[in-house]
Amino acid sequence: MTHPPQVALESTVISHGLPYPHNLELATEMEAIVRQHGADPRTIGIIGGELIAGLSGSQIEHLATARDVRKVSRRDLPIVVARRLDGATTVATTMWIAHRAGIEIFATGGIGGVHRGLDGSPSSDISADLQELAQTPVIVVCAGAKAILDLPTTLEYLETYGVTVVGIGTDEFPAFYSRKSGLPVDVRCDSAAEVASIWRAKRGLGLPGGLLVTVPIPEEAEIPAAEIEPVIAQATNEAAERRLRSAEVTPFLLTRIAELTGARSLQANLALLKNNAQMAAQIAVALAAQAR
Ligand code: PSU
Ligand code: MN
Repeated sequence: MTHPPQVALESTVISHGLPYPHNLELATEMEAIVRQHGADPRTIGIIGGELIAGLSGSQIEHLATARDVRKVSRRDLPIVVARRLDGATTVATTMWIAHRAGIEIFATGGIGGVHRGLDGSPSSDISADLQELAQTPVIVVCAGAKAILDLPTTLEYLETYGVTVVGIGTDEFPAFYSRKSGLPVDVRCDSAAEVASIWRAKRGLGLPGGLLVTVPIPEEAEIPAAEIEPVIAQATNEAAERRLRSAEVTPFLLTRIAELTGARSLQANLALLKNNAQMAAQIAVALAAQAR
């Protein structure tokens, strides 16, 4: 009997993306869902400068409750390691640590991307998540990206860097809270096995980088675009007024949207994270089956 296939999970969503105690409950639930679907969950984070692929329950609880947990993107890695700090990993660093640990697939909520500028043009704030997808061979399962980002420009960037974007049961790129964005994905897949075949083909060709697998939020949890758009516009303006920069921008926008929409966006967020954990486990199992 071989070991069950592993699924990586990130920790920025735990430390900075959701309020306590929902963050801790969600992290525990995502691990349980991965197990129920035949895979082995590995929540990734940094404790005392050590990169860990498979945090213990008490380490997850620490990242869910401690105040001084740094949000760690790629450029922060040498700092937290040298100074032995605690860190929550973003999509970029979770991918990188997962790959180092031999894990091929990772489930999260939404990826970072190209931010919206004030005058409607794209901002120069571009998440390191996109470059990581270009370089590191890990499948990232998400609900697309929040419309806090410039979604058309984010997809152009992924195209430029050769990142294939898959839609699960959809031809449209999902916009996190909303199932649709009006923007096309590169390919629609209706099963985990189809995704596994595309991944195997990509690896077989020797192409570098990851695969972005997008899953629309479950219908009952969806917040229509017309409802969320004014909230996003307000939060984006406030971020600009405060002259926020760099790593501060995304957590600020996420917190303000949560405050302005209340329990609704929290419920949406939890629903899509659990849904993505299930999909990632199913793809991991399909990959293992095809490898045999
Ligand atoms: N988008 C979300 N929820 C999140 C994040 C993004 O809807 O929790 C987090 C992820 O960890 C992502 C990071 O990798 O924010 C991107 O941050 P930045 O834009 O600073 O690269
Ligand atoms: Mn940024």
